[in-house]
Amino acid sequence: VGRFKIIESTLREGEQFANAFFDLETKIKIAKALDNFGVDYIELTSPVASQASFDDCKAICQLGLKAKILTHVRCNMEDAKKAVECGVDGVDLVIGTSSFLREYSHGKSMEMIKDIAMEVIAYVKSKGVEVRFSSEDSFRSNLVDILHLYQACDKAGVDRVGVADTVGGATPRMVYDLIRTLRGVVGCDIETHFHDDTGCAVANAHSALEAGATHVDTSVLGIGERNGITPLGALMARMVVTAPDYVKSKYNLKALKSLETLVADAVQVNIPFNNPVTGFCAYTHKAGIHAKAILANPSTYEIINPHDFGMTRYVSINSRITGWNAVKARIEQLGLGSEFSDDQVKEVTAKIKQMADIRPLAIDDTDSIIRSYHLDIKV
Ligand code: HCA
Ligand code: CU
Repeated sequence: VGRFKIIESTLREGEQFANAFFDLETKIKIAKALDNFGVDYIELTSPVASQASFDDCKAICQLGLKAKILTHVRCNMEDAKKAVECGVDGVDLVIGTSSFLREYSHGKSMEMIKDIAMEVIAYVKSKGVEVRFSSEDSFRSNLVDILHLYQACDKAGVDRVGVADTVGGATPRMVYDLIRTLRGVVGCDIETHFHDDTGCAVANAHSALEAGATHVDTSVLGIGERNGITPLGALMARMVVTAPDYVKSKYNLKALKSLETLVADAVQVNIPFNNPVTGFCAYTHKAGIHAKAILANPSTYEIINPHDFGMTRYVSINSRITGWNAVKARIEQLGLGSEFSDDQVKEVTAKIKQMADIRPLAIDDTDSIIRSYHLDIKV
């Protein structure tokens, strides 16, 4: 689980998000921000998609970023040639292997898929470019069929095979079983791609890593086709707990918020209120019991240290469920600590609760309750 790599697909899968339109300037900003964050790979939309997609792919390859640049194309010779022409470090090949896709999309048999894959892999390798082969809709494909296919790709020398939960229907256990089995069949790296239709995209990625996968596809805020894929930030939150030393030394976690803000602005959405780490309330502690313990030792109620991501915690005292320890801490912040006895803190806490039973309070309201109480006790 420890040493995984990120294939960041905001500029490929993310471009399939309903609101996404990235001009070259925006793509460059995002690519640079991803590079600064420290992702291993940046995946770009197929150059076959349009003229601008081709030109932009070339331009991003020339930025000289530390991250390797990939483009994602269908598994056929024409697409592969166009991909190599752009100057990418690697080509991600994809073809549908479920009966749905074979019947309703491209109409090819597994035998035909294998023959094409062999030819295309040999071509990309001959150009000295990294190559990955992925079966779209892996979890609704025939297991024996795809294992044979992956094995043939491994023998043909691919750098990675890819498993994709294209429709977001897989569970962590299904993922674990498939990746474990695949791990026993191929020697190459294993890349994974999880859609979030059933809310399992982060858990599935973690499960895949536990089972021996090496690479996870992400996008910033999870943007992608439908409701998207494993979000980069949520995966970081998960993995900083699972593998703290690796994650903290490898990724520039303090840059997460600005990276998310950049992408959120580009696609005109907000960072979700309950986003791991960066959501506005991700580090707001409210109940009196929580606040007391947080003030004594933050780890009591925080699994991730907000400072690792450049965030700060907030103890809210503006509610009926607050407690006197939290109010005392606020009184100290206001510089009035020495002027209140504990009994007086308890008394002003009661006043805050009384008011909070009547209407929602903001921090200014509670501060003025504290201040007017303070004036009263001075006279
Ligand atoms: C799609 C393709 C893909 C590809 C994933 C991969 C998917 O848009 O349908 O290359 O591994 O989800 O299957 O994003
Ligand atoms: Cu996808």
